[in-house]
Amino acid sequence: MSSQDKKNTLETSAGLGRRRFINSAALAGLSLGAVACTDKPSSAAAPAASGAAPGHTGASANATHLKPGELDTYYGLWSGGHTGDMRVLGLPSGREIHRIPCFVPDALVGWGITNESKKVMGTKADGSLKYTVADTHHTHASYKDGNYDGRYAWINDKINSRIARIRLDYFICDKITELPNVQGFHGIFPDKADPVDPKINYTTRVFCGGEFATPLPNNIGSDDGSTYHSLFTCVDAESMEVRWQVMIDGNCDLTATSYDGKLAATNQYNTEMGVKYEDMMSSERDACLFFHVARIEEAVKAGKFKTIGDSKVPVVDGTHAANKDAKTALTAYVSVPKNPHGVNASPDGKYFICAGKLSPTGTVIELAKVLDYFDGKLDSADKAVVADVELGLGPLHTAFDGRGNAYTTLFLDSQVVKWNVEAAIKFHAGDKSAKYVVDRLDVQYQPGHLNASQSETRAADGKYLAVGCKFSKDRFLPVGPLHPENEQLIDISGDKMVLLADHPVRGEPHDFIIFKRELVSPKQVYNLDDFPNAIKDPKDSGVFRKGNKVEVKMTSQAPAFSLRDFKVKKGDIVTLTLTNLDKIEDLTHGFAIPKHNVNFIVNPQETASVTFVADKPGVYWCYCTHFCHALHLEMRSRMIVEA
Ligand code: RUQ
Ligand code: CUA
Ligand code: CA
Repeated sequence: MSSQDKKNTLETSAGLGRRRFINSAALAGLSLGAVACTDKPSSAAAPAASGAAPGHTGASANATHLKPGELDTYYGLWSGGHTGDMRVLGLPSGREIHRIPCFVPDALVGWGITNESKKVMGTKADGSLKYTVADTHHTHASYKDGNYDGRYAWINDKINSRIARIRLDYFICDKITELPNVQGFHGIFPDKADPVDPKINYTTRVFCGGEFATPLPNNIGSDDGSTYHSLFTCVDAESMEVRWQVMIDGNCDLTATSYDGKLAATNQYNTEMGVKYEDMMSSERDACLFFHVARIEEAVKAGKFKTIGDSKVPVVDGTHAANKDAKTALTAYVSVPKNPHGVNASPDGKYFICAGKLSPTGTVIELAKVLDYFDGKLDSADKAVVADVELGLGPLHTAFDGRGNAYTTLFLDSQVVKWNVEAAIKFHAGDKSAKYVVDRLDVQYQPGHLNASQSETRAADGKYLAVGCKFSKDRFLPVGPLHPENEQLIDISGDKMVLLADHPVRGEPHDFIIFKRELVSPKQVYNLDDFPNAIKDPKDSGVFRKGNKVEVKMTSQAPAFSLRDFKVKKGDIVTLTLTNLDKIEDLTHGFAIPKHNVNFIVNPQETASVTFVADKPGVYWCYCTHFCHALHLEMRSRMIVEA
């Protein structure tokens, strides 16, 4: 970094020069070359109540420092990015408490090694894992009455179009579904109620947006992009089976759902349906695409669908051509400025907000008006837009405080802008005295997602805002070329935002949610009966042979395994099952077998199994890999493989 660059990035009072530098660096480095904005300072582009010298730090009523032994008041669920897991943080401290492996093997718990986890992850015919890479972006949790109900969370894998479900009682992944007919599964959001049955005031569906269009079915290797399509997918929250898909024009990016269950939406940056970068930015406008959930399900019930290739999933037609009559339309395309990014639902249930990305604007869409359009009471879906206001450069995602304010990340400006939604609507309607920008805060640097405590619930509490800064540059000790990302915590309880803390994170989490700790009731000991293969009594331990298939049954009770040794023969296909009979909280045991690529843990009252070939005669010291007892090192067993 040149000294001039350093001076620019280190400058604390964000003047014009610094912002100009960041913008041009971002524009060049990130190839947002066709950005619709100029490099004029965003404070000139939008009325700013707080002037053009943002950046508040210092003491705050909401301290992040907890004394030893003090517990956090919020949980944060963070997508883990390429580690394919979900990270669990405590807030406001920012301490990482747990990682929940989903899509990628994990050597601590034996995820992708035990038979039970392999079954969840999916295997090929030879028993090996179908996939070992992932790219998780978005995580959201199940709702009841407009707030999180502590049942489930979901997370996406963009690379292989998979959705994983996390049980929030044990904080484990229990199901993974691979979506048919789509690539680049990106946006994900559970519904918050049933569109038809008012008794179902909780999540029963999860919506998934497919970002990359492909030929359908994708089996001919065609380069004719005009035949490609993207699909919007509905997954059943309980069974995790795919219920239906909608074939659309354009693509799906992020996803949002309404509180009444009637509408789901996705922002579309590629209404051009371009297959090349230049083509995706050729149009000045793109869309926020709305789905009428009840009509889609009626169409499916009435058999008005097709299936694609080998998939049995009903696919309805959501293209422009098939949805011209609003009164029967399954979809409505609301025009928004060029290449929008996040779409977020305000906690009052009234609006979806699309961030402009290549346009310096936020677009507010009123949901009652979208429903009016579907009822034939509005002649154009575009009339549902009630505000389209300048916010700054590179708006990406929006969070809420429950007091009428929205907080939007400005990627290019490296800021969070706080703005008042009703004031923006007034401004848009012609009241140029309406000051909708309330505050701006510099963040370090280039923020992507942000979310506030309880933000996308009816119980948005306006206390904390976390911001996922994609670049950390000079904020941490240098560790070579690969920088961590910088998760920043901001106090939003007052009029001015106050930066509280920086936390380095390994790349690269995207999205996250933050909710009150009392909304989940985690269990710390399993139920023995939940495992059909549990060995309930140490006396049932032993080696059981059928030809060359051998079952080894074992239990653990600190500090010993029930079998001090066990014998198998060269070439045996061994399935070893281990039940942890310890009942005490925090008494986990591990089990590793040298030279056989086996390591896994069993939590209190848990059962897990592994299958491997004992292909080399010898003595192998199996040992406990999880510190459990003063005699942890003595906790071993010998596997004797006879020639
Ligand atoms: S996207 S930085 Cu994958 Cu969530 Cu917006
Ligand atoms: Cu059992 Cu360490
Ligand atoms: Ca576009």
